[in-house]
Amino acid sequence: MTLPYYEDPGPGHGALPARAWFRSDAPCIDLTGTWRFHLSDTVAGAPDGCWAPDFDDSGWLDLPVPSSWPMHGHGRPAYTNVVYPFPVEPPHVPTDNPTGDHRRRFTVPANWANVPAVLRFDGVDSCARVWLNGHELGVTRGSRLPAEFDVTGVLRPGAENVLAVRVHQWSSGSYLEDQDMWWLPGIFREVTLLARPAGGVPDLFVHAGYDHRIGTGTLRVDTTADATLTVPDLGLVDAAVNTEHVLGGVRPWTPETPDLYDAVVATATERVRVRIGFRTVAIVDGVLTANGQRIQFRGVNRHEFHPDLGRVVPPETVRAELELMKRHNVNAIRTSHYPPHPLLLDLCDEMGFWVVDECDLETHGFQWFDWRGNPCDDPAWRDALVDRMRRMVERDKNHPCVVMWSLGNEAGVGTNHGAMAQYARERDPDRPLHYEGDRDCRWTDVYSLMYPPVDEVARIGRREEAPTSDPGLDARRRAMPLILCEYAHAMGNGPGGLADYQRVFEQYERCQGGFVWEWLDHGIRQRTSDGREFFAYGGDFGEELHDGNFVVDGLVFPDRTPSPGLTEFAKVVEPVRIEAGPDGSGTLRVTNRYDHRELDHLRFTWVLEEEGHAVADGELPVPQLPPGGHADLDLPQLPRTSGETWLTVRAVLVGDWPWAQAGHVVAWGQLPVRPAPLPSDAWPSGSRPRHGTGGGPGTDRGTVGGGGGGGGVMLGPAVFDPARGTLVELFGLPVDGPRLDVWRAVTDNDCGSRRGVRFAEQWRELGLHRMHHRLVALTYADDAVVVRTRVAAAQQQVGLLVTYRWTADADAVGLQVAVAPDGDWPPVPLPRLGLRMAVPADLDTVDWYGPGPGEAYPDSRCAARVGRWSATVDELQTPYVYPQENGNRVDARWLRLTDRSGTGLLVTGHPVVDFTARRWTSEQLDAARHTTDLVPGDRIHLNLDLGQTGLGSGSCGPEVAERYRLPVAPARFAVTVRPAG
Ligand code: IPT
Repeated sequence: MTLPYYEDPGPGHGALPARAWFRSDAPCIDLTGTWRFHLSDTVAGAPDGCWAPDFDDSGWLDLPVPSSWPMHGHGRPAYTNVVYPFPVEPPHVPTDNPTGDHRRRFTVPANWANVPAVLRFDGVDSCARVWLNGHELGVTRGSRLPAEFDVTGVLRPGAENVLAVRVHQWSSGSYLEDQDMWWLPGIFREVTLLARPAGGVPDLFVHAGYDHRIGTGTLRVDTTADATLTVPDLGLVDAAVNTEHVLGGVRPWTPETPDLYDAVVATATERVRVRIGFRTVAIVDGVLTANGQRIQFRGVNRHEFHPDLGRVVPPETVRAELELMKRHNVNAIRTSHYPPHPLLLDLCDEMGFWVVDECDLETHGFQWFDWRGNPCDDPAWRDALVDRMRRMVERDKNHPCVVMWSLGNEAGVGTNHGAMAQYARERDPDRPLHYEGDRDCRWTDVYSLMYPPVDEVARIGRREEAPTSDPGLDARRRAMPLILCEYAHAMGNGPGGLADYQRVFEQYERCQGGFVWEWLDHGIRQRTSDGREFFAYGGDFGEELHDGNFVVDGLVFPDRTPSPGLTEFAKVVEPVRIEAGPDGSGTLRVTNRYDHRELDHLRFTWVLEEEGHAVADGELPVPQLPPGGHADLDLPQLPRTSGETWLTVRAVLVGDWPWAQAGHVVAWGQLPVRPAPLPSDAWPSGSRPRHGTGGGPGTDRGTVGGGGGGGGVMLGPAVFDPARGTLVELFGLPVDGPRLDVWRAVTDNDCGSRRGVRFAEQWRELGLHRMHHRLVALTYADDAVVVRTRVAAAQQQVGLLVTYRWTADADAVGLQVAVAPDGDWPPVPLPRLGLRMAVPADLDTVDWYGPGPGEAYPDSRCAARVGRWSATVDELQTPYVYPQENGNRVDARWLRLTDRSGTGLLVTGHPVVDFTARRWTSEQLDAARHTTDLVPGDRIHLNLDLGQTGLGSGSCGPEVAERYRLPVAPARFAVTVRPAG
């Protein structure tokens, strides 16, 4: 039985050979806009003959094109990561196959008569059958790839034309497009009618190299057209095509210096504009280089997604997100996991990014079957796969930003990969090939890994990795550069550990950086019935199979506001390092970590801050430094200070750039100038404990067992509940607590997955989220209240013995806490160790001195700098799409919580304290599934912590490294509390 066209494993039919996407002066007609649309549940149920020009579509709906139709209320989005949402029986697809018929009428000027023309689709998900004026043009698959159909002779110039496009959600192509993202059918990129004048430029291939040894550019434009080449800025006028031109005085293209030259390739009938960037990419002695210099990827994986529009990303959004990347020191993009909208590459040429351009190929669901049946190893699919590679390479070959071709993602490895690689190599020998799935690097030029732990990266850096499974290939792979095509899983709160990777990338020449997974949370914007906005994820649309919030794992939120992970990334990868010079030298070291440029676009400013107050500032002269070079500079003349003092040096842009204005901070460093003096004020003491009721004199000495007492016990400004040993009042404010707290609302990275370490599960087994506090004793000393408790969970023998020693004077309360593990604890870290206390809801302004302004955790705190900060309690929250622990501030010297009148509490750490403050409890945060589940209560819950365990990358990568884990071990910490103001 022959297969219906949408199940045919081949590449489709009727389309023209692939070619470059370029701008020409030939006329074109943009066919985006409002189309007519009809959705059917099955292919057979779709309206027969609706491609006929005179078909009556008056009963159809309007739909914008481009669009992902489920985002417009037709059907629903569905999310799966690895699994196919249909039975795996390639190339068959379900009978229930949403089929969208699209129709568009348009007129073509009469002067198009006798002009050849093509109809171009830049992206249709997943299979389209196309008719113009009732005439079938063909069938295309390969959702993120262009398809062009010849419409010469079918088009009616000077008259109305009717274009009909039938789009099937499921097709044989769906087996090749199992990327970790929403399933979203539709014509999601532009549709354009292009005049292709006879004697015009059918295609062209720009080869623009740069010889760094002699500083010349080489330029050859290949085309079959009878054309000339003009590059005004290089003095080339009507020069020959298909000929190499050697050009002196060329400025090379790099992401740091994205110099482009406007060029025109002209025939008698067409002028094509291209922008040329001269650069040579080569692997030299096992190192990936551009223009002779080792390069480093400070990259992100970028999917194309918009929270309201699905796969349609408006151009202004794309530009804004690239600007945001530039401002955060991102220098590379892997177009995970398909070729991007062509505009992206134009902008990457212009703004400066390395791009790993990835083919639209993923068959991840076959991993479940040990890759049995994988299309990548089945000759029936070979043409489709090579066709996908060809369409990507041909479309994008003229972009200097494209540094490597990638054969796809998570598609096992098979002979069809070899055929794809062969195509790319023959057509474009100047770009290396990437494919992580080819572990032995049979077909590729770089060794690529996902989510290896740092020590494994270092081992590979030393070329000490385990051999390949094919010993014949081992020597070859061992001589390749290493790229982490994915690392640092930015799901929820995280990733942690970025700085540790960066150190290894800098230490080992072979380790050339990587791409954080991933840039963007793919949440879909929704509203609750009462109108509150939230972002939906897998399962929110009633999917039968789904992978929940695994689709929400970016450095920016779905609306592209940065999350703290991006701020951390920007700091960790900054292209200038500013730090203390060698020990004891009293100098400041500035290192140029750009690959290709000096620092002439930056100026350096300094400010001296004493306890967060600026006391002096100035400019720091920094000599020109070559890439990789450093200078040890004398510190500026600094005034004497007495309090804790820091020198902050910033590298800021001298002039405006397309992505940031003059003054934008590219890099910064902070040097301690003077440590905090020892506290001059004595620890609060002297107050004698008193019983609050009865008004009698203080109890000299006594012990109250659990439940004893009755009435309050007072110590200076603190009033205790003697039954629990906690405070009920402090400086006249009603409070509840503090009590020992070891729980945090688990993060995605705490939950773990792939590597088997699941801290969240272990914590819940130990009952850390439901600890009981047994009062062992409440003792009054002369000048102290000592509370001893044992903290443990139901059906657990292990516990924590806690001693709270309270002292006070008239103005201050001091608390010293000692914690000792009791019993035989398993080797599991604690999520946090500290105190939790509820305070009145109106103490909602927080000022603090310490690292800030953003949240920080032990393995993600590079971006926090010491200063004086202020935020409301609401501003302290990070609204992770899937609610979880967030908002921690580390190492505060002090913090003040005040109400509008300035009344409140001042907490001082001895010497420092971590804190979080929120309007809900950790338990409520832990239970919430969407941000709208979090409802402010009538109190603020304040955590004052000795510390927390770090974040890690455990939701897909390595769990938090050992040294960032908080062990179950004896611990002590102390705070004092005073009235604010
Ligand atoms: C890896 C995928 O390549 C990527 O698309 C994404 O799913 C990521 O994981 C997790 O968010 S594959 C995984 C099995 C390492």
